[in-house]
Amino acid sequence: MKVTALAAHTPEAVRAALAARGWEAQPAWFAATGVQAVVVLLDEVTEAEREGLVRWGAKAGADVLTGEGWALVGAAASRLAPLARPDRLPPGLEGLAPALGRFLASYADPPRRWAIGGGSVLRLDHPVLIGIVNVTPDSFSDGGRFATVDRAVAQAERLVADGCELLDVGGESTRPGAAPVPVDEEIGRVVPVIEQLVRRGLGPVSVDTRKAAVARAALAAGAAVVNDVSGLAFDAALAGVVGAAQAGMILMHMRGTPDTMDSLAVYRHVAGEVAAELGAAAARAEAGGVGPERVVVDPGFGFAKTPEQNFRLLDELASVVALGYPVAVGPSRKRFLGAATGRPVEDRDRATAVACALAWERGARLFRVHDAALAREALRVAGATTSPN
Ligand code: PMM
Repeated sequence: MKVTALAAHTPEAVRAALAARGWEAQPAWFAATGVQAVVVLLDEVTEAEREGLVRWGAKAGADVLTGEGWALVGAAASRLAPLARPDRLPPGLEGLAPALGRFLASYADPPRRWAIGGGSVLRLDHPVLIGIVNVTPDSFSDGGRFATVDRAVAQAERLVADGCELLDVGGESTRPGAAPVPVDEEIGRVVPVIEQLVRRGLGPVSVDTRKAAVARAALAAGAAVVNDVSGLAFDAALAGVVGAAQAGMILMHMRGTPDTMDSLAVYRHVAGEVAAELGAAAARAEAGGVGPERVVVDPGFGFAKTPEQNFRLLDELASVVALGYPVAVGPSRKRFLGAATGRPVEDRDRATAVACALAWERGARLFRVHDAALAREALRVAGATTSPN
């Protein structure tokens, strides 16, 4: 007999081994995700649930580690599946089924499309680049250079030529200490640019704003996505505006405001807490009328996170992916990349490209970047290692 160890970090090796032995594509993919080991952390677990889980784990051959109020369960995804089925659950564990069922469903069948405004859809079976078009005089990395409409259009043309499928236009800097921009001024910055990009067929276009009034004006000018760095924490009316327009929505994680966020970078477990807070943001979006197929979540690198927390979050991105929404990331030129490389802000595009490739491997599908050429190259290599499913 001959033994070959298969790579276990994604379902790909098992899928390919089954396909090579004559299995059809779909059954091979589902079997491969079933064999895959998963570990879930359960919080707010009662004493009775804890005992029930330990008993179930012993019978099912799953690893169960517990403490007061929590349990950590590790097993092949197929072993966990009965816990997601109310009819097969051991008595006392009924509370587990809904959340675990949602996780396992999106694990086996991740979202492959993102519905945005104008009835359009972005396919997510390959890395999708979002090009940054900042029209702020004080944005931290390209401050002021594209502050006129002509320059913004020229930048957008370059980004599209380099492979961007969405252009993100922002008129308010979110760097710490940046001066707040009055609504009228923000509209005056972004709307003429959005109009030009749409008129020239450079879209689809996203507007990077936290404000309902700015989003309304941007959507009327032809934007198809609203990218809210506050994750609907800044303006409660924003979800309703996006929902009514049937636009796409990116919900980014942060805490506080750009002025207060650095002091709020305190986590016991950054990936778990960011995922939970993004889950709450997605619930706010859906309550405001934004369909789940229109929602993308973003861990918010650099927002209320120390460099170490950003790297933990990048490594543990699977916790955010497990929410079941497509994941966008925006590591582009950020300080944590400077902390690792010693490079100044204008020389971080290589580090950005590597961070994007790592994020793809961990499940991110959309990448918000300043320099699309380098990121595209890195993502082409990363994307080529991934299953055609
Ligand atoms: N980062 C910035 C602004 N907007 N939006 C999303 N979705 N994700 C991000 O990481 C993000 C963002 C800050 O960077 P910039 O000033 O260079 O645009």
